[in-house]
Amino acid sequence: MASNAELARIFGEIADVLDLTGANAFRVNAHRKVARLLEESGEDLAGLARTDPARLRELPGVGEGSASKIEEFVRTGRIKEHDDLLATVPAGVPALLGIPGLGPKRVRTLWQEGGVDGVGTLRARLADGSLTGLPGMGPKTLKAIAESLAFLDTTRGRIRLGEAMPIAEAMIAHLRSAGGVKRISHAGSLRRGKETIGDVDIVASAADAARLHAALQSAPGVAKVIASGDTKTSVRTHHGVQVDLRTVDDAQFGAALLYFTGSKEHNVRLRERAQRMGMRLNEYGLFREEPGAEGTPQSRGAVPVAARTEEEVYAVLGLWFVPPELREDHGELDAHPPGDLVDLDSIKAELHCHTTASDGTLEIAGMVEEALRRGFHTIAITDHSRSQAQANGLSIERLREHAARIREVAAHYAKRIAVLAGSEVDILADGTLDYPDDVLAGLDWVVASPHSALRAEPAAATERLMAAVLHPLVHVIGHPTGRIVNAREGLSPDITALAKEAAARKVALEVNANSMRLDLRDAHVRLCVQAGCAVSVNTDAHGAGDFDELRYGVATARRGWLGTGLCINAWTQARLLAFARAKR
Ligand code: DGT
Ligand code: CA
Ligand code: CA
Ligand code: ZN
Repeated sequence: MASNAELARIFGEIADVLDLTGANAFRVNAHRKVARLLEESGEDLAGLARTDPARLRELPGVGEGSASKIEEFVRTGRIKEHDDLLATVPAGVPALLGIPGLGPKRVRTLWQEGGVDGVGTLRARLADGSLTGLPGMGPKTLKAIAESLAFLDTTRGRIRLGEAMPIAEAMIAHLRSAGGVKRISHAGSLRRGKETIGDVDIVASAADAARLHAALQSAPGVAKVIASGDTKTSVRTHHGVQVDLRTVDDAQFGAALLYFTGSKEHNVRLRERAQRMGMRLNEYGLFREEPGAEGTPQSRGAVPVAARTEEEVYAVLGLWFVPPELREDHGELDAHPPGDLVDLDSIKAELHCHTTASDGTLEIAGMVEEALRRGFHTIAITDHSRSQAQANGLSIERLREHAARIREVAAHYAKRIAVLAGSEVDILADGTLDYPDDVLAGLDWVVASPHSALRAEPAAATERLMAAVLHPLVHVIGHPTGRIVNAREGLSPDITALAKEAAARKVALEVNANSMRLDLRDAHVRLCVQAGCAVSVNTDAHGAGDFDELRYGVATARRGWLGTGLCINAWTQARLLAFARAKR
């Protein structure tokens, strides 16, 4: 089965290899555009190739060439140009593009002039110094590459939440389609919403468990069966992701889900508590200890006190229902339940997004329509500022025209949604902003974000971001650390100091919901909450599909115990607009 994701990967690889072999930029970009469309489209484009090839060709960026490649893939399961291109470079070379700091030009130099054919030789040659003196490879560049490699080592084997979730959902849908499923859920770190996932855990109960295990082994995208048994199957997908399925008796589904959701540390606390109460908790249920019955297998014979649902188990233990995102042994058992914990439904505003004016794919009205579809009451349009040349950042003059257009659109939609004319203004390396104050004062909404100089020392980073917090015209500090999950460490400012000042100045720190960013991260959100600092959860959308990433930002915010009171996106429109105006 051809999926959009699989096709996107192939078009992305075609673009990469074209880029590496010095093909013209137009051809490279054409393939990248199609890859992006495939990633973002909610429509099954391989299906479209079968049912309506004419419409496939009308999609933005899909010409005859790309359309016939998609058709070729649907017909034959491969694209000849893709295979031919891959044959022109050593197998390990395209992967070098995934190393932060290495673009096509540098990779080409490393490969053709430095004899580097993959990450292994790159590592060896960095170590033996033999890359010194290659064109464009000064000591600073080589040091940066070595640092990127060292950082990648720390992430080995874990994939981003935003990659794992769609894989898990597709797998669960496939298992459901096998029939007879009573209950099924993802579990583990994925259900807890962690930013990276070691493996995907699925717990299910079914009329015929064997059928489910068979279905997992033959699921689309499965490359290898690692282990198979009556109650547990593990497979590895083509993406290299391990998926574990456990099937349990439906009467014990809740206890199993609780156990396999973890975290291990949270479960230890639960078991200790159970013990103190004269009970025993395991993956089969919560059992009352019978005097003298020590050592009997708790799974058999004994009648569980609670096992059917997680809710029952927590209730019998005298606890509130701890949401999965909080199950990290960070004090959640003793906490007063924050009843107003943010959730997807509580988010009613998108306060950081882009349009075609900079590097987005939709016009202003398109973004507003999308926000309306999501049930939002407010959207701030915040395109890039002038320093972001590669993202088509706006000159002062273009910004003024853009703001005027946003206000026309705002007037048109005034009865249905508030549309704010804003900017995502760069926080430059010295802490100053990329537009003068009089320009910013003319906008309704200002997100200030660091995009460059992301290797600064912690003290310098704090000072730089603090300058933006102290700036009287700034509403939100966007993706404050600039990290990219699994790829770039970013800044390490003193979040507590920033949050304290931000709380005093009524500035919000962002949780950028894009699963590549999740910045601030969960632990930082917790520090904000402790400092009483407002937090803004935004998708930073560059197109309609990006709004779907909101759930990852919400999961991160929940992991940081963010309540709706401190989340400006969850406020009423009146309260949010008053917050916006207070800075003008
Ligand atoms: P990951 O996959 O590394 O992102 O993290 P988890 O939390 O998903 O860990 P994983 O997949 O090893 O196991 C899933 C859950 O199952 C884990 O959170 C708790 C439970 N679990 C697994 N193995 C053990 C174990 O040996 N002892 C205990 N107490 N719990 C376990
Ligand atoms: Ca796991
Ligand atoms: Ca696992
Ligand atoms: Zn940004």
